Amino acid sequence: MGLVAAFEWLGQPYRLCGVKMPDDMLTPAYTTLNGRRETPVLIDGDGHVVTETLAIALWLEARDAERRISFPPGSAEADRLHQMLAFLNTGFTAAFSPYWAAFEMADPDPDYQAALRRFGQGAVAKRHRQLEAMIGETRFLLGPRPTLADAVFAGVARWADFHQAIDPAAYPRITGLKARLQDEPAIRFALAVEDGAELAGSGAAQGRVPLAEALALASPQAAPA
Ligand SMILES: N[C@@H](CCC(=O)N[C@@H](CS)C(=O)NCC(=O)O)C(=O)O
Repeated sequence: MGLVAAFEWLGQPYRLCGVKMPDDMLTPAYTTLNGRRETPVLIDGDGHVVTETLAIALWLEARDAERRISFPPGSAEADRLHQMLAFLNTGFTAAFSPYWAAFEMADPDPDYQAALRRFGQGAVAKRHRQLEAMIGETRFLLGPRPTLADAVFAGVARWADFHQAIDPAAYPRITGLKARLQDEPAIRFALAVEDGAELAGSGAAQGRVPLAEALALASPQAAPA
């Protein structure tokens, strides 16, 4: 969802392919896109396949010649963007793992689930405290306009609400940022298309691609393990 918002902010043409989770990802064909059977996956115009949120974010950064969602390569701002992306994609995202493990347990075990949620609550609170201290008074994470960091944050920030993991009042900067992101047309669009809405957006979105067609677009030699 966050990377869709990033494409919207970037304003370059792209198409979207939704996958049914986990069914579509369990097929042998899907492993030609991602051997770990995960989303997101990017297929570029040459059929080159890029997996992992961070790698796709850097792919977008490399094509952001107008610096709409990133900063000049080698600048201190670019370092800060990479730091924020890495923090969000590792520590911040990983903190929710116990909550997801409890939520997705095939054979529910209430005691174990309660322990997982307790562990998750501590981990999520710690990462929220750290993020709250990392962000300043700017409108978005790294300044007055949204960047790739805001896109990645938007994708995972909602998990805290889904799992009722935090008290929003305890993190006023994060809570304010989430509210501002909710007001962003690109975020609204990304949330709507995730729910299957018709595409409109900024005009960058060029329609949907069925999975079979996306699989055919990917060049097998280019697909990573
Ligand atoms: N490290 C990967 C993690 C990707 C990931 O966890 N994707 C989830 C969806 S948000 C997924 O595909 N889960 C499938 C599954 O767990 O079966 C990344 O950053 O792209």
